[in-house]
Amino acid sequence: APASRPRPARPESPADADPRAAELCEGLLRRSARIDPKFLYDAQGCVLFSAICELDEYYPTRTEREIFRSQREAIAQALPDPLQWVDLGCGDCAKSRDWLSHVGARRYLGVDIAAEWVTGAVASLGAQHPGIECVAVGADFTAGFDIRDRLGDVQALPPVLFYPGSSIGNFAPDVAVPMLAGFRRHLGPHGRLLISADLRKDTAVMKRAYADALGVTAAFNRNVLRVCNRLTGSDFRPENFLHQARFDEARSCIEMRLVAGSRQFVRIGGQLRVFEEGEAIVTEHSYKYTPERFGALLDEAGFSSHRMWTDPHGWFGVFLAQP
Ligand code: AVI
Repeated sequence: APASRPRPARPESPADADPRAAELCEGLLRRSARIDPKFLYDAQGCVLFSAICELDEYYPTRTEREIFRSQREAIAQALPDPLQWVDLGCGDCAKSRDWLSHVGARRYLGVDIAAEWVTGAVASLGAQHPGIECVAVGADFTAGFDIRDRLGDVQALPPVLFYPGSSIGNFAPDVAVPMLAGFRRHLGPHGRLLISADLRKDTAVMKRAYADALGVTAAFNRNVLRVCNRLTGSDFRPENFLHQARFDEARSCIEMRLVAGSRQFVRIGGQLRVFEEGEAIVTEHSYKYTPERFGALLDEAGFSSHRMWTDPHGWFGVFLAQP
């Protein structure tokens, strides 16, 4: 077209102003639509995720809890003493509470992207542990993470980075490795990374955990379309999308998707996106590792050695990695 011809004005869309909306629109307008899993966790999504953690089918939470309970002394013995406990994605600090009286913690750093929200939780933890200096740190540890200036002298007070919940599994290995390498750079010579990963097991057990009978995971998944509507002004009808969780053997991950139950016409970022019947939006990957494969990931991230604790079925692994 001649350069002089005026372009038709594009209707203004929230994506013009909000980078989160722009990211959502970009993913949804691709030929293979996708939504980053971080968008699953709005206030409603967090409530639904807490409900998932209580489900019979969702074994990771209770299995990790049981490993922590039964192996706490053995794990604590393997940690430096004294130490500073760095709780990555601390939320309400609940998972660290039981550890603090078993390890020689002088400082506690609760790191979370939602700093204002976490400040209260860290303060209440501090009130219960007057001998431990408790600090809330607002940081997104999944992206270019560097809080080394907050750790002080790591030779004198080695950090233990605590990253429970098998959340590392929601990152593809090529993203997880640099993230783990970033963690390692915080440790100094004597620090440790205490991290959990969900292990590969019978496919039916893994699939059930992401397709529960009550439909809580389905609600958690569909809720992300409400998040899209709110942030981008799109007009998804979540009830017209079906929750699906399938195991991708080759990548060794559960892939969570939303599949159009019939042809859908959705306005997204000023455009009309047609989802054909059966077309999927990928919303999450949850990688499942063998102990060897997770060990190899730690090696690739530059850790020199690691130990693992597991449950009697070998379903879940708690890894302690050394720089
Ligand atoms: C947070 N993350 C470890 C969960 C998982 O198992 O991958 C998220 C989740 N998605 C559906 N159910 C749970």
